[in-house]
Amino acid sequence: MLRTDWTRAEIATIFDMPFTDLVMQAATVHREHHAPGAVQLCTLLSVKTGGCPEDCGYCSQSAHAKSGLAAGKLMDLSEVLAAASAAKAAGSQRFCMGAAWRAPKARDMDAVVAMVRSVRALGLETCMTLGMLDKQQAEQLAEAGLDYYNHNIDTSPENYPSVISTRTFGDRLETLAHVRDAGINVCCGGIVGMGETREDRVGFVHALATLPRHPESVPVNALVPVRGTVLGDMLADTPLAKIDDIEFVRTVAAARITMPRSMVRLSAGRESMSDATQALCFLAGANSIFTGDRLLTTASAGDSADAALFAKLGLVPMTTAEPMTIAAE
Ligand code: SAM
Ligand code: DTB
Ligand code: SF4
Repeated sequence: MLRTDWTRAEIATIFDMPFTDLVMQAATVHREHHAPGAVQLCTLLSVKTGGCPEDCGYCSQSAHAKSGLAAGKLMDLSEVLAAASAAKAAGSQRFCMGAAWRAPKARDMDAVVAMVRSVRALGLETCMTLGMLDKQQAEQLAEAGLDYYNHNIDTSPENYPSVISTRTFGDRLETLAHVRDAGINVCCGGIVGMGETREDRVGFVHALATLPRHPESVPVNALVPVRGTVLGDMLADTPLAKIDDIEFVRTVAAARITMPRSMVRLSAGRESMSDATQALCFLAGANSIFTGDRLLTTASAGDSADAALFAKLGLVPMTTAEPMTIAAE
C-alpha cells in the first residue's frame, strides 16, 4: 500500500534517524520494490535555451540572471532527432526535452507535439519540461503520446517564494494536476543546497509524498552554482553554504522511504559529487541518472565517466521501461 498521508513529523523523524539506520531502511525499501543494481539512464536536451521570463533564483536561463547565456529559439526537429538517436545509441532509455518558457505559447504546440511523436518513433520514452501547462495543452501532449512531464516543486511551500517570485507553489500544483488528469506520468522533484533549512527539506519531501499520487519520477538535484544567478552567487561567495553530502543522501533516503515505487533520480550536481557519495545515494535508493556530457546548460560527467562509475560499483543500466503501475495502486 502506498501511503500519501505522511505527516511532516514522521518525515522529520526519518531525516533524524542515525545515518546508517536510515540508509539501511531506505536500501531495504528499495530492494522490496526495485532491482537494486539497475539504474535508469535518461538524457536531457535543451530544445529552447535562455531568455526565460521567470526569476527562479538558481537558473542560468532566467532573463533576470546575469549568466551571459544567450536566448535561443526553438530547435529544429531534425536537430532534436539527431540528439535523440545519439542518446539511444549511448544506451539511454528516456529522452527529456526542456524549454525555457514560463508556459508554451499556442503557436509552439505543433512543433513540440511533432518532437514527441518523432522521438517516440525512435523507441525512446519521452519526457518534456516546458513550464506551466493548461488543461488543453496537457491533453494535446498526452494525445501525442508523451510519456512523462517534468515539473518540479523545487522546495518546501514556505521556502518557494524566497526562490521564485514570478509564480506560486499553487501554480505548480495546478499544472501537475493537469498533467495527471491527462494521463501523463509525473516527474516532479526539486533542488537541495539552495540555503534552505532541514525543515524545508522535510517540507519538500512531504509535499511530494502527499500529492494525490506519488510522482512516478522524483529528481533530486543538488544546486549547480551558476555565476550571475542569485543562488549561484550566494553559494560561490559562501562556500560553507554547500549542501553537506550526508544531508544530501538523507534527502534521497527520505524520498525512497516515503515514495517506495517511484524512480528517484540523482540529477543535477552529480558531476561535483564524489564516487563515494553517489554510491551512498544508490544504496539509499536512487535508481536513475542523467547521462551525457550536458544537462540543460551545464556540464555533466559524460558517458565514459558514468560507464566507469557503473563498472566500479557493479551497476547496470536498466533495460526495460520502469513499471508504470503506480497509477493502478
Ligand atoms: N522551464 C521549465 C520549468 O521550470 O519547469 C523547465 C526547465 S527547469 C531548468 C527544470 C528544473 O531544473 C528546475 O525545476 C530545477 O529543479 C532544475 N534546475 C535548474 N537549474 C538548476 C541548477 N542550477 N542546479 C540544480 N537544478 C537546477
Ligand atoms: C530536473 O529536475 N533536473 C533536470 C531536469 N529536471 C530538466 C535539469 C537540471 C538542470 C541543471 C542546470 C542546467 O544544466 O542548466
Ligand atoms: Fe525558466 Fe524553468 Fe529556468 Fe525557471 S527553471 S527560469 S521557469 S527555465
